[in-house]
Amino acid sequence: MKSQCLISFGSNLGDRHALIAEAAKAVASLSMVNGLQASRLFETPPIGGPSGQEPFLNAVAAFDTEASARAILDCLQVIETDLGRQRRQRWGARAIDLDVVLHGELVGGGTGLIVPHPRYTARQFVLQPACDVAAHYRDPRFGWTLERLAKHIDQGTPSLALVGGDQTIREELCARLASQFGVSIFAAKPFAERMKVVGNAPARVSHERFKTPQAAGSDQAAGSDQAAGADQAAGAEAEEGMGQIDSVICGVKASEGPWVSAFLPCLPQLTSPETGSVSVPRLVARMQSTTDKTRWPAPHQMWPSGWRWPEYRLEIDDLDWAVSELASALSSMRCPVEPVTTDGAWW
Ligand code: A4P
Ligand code: MG
Repeated sequence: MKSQCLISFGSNLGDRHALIAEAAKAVASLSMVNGLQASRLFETPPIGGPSGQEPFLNAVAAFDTEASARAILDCLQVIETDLGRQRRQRWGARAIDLDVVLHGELVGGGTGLIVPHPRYTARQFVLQPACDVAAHYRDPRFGWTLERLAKHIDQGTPSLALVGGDQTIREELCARLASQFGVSIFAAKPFAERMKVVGNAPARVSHERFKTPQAAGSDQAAGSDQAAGADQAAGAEAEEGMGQIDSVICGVKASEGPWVSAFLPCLPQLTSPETGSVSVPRLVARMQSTTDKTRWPAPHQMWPSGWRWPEYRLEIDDLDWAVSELASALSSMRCPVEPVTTDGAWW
């Protein structure tokens, strides 16, 4: 069966331009690749990984193929090796990195292969080039075109709602992102207990039940308005996160920068202009604590049915790593992506 395939190119070591051009030529010459179209070349700062790396050149290419994603990845890895790629350190500087971003309707993969690429939804250095040649491609999980996804990530404030996994781990991740990276926490917290005055002294009153966002006054926090007006149904289909918003949302202020939440705030209807609001998460980051036996991708784990919001997936086996990964995801939503060619004829 013929599939539309999208692959990404990255290089930040050696003669980047020559390496990426060689890679594109090698991919285009594969018999399984038909009608390859390349995006412009873009220069982008390195996101994540060890410090002191040079800027990347990034691009994507779209083509039709009858081959499986696995067969394509195998060929991409041969090309990487031929061009001198050495895997010393995850996210370390690399002569060439070739990833399979999308492959038709495929959701899943197998050992050593996950499609759609689990991190591309946050990455302007993939989404912007993709708009050159594959703006109309759809992510098979949530059905959005790449053009829509790119705009969605670009508007509002970089933000991630953490769902799945363990609540205490999600809270720990938020706390660490706040202390290490200055990321705001979009928190669901109870009000402080109300005080009433007895004589001249404040006295404790019985603990009130937490209010729901709907019950909260509009002055309580940025975000509560939208949350209150939002279409519960969109998220109600989703999952356990919804149950946890039975409390007042003490949101981040509109002017504040990137934020994370340890729960899923209410999401507006997809057709609503409010999808761009500062209090609507750009991505839902699905956490999964992993062991060798529980690694993704089991499609039902990575994509529960009925879900219609763009997602970022994170397998957690090390908290420090997960924190830096989430910080990188937030950075990559706003990373500058400068075209360095005027068209896709650079190879
Ligand atoms: N793998 C699983 N699924 C895929 C897929 N869809 N495509 C496996 C490609 N590979 C896939 O990849 C690690 C393993 O992922 C492989 O064994 C493969 O079987 P790798 O290329 O060996 O190592 P890596 O690239 O360091 O890791 P990874 O996780 O692929 O990194 P990313 O997500 O590609 O991020 N900043 C800028 N500005 N531009 C960049 O291009 N790239 C990265 C790397 C970080 N920061 C960047 C950029
Ligand atoms: Mg890679």
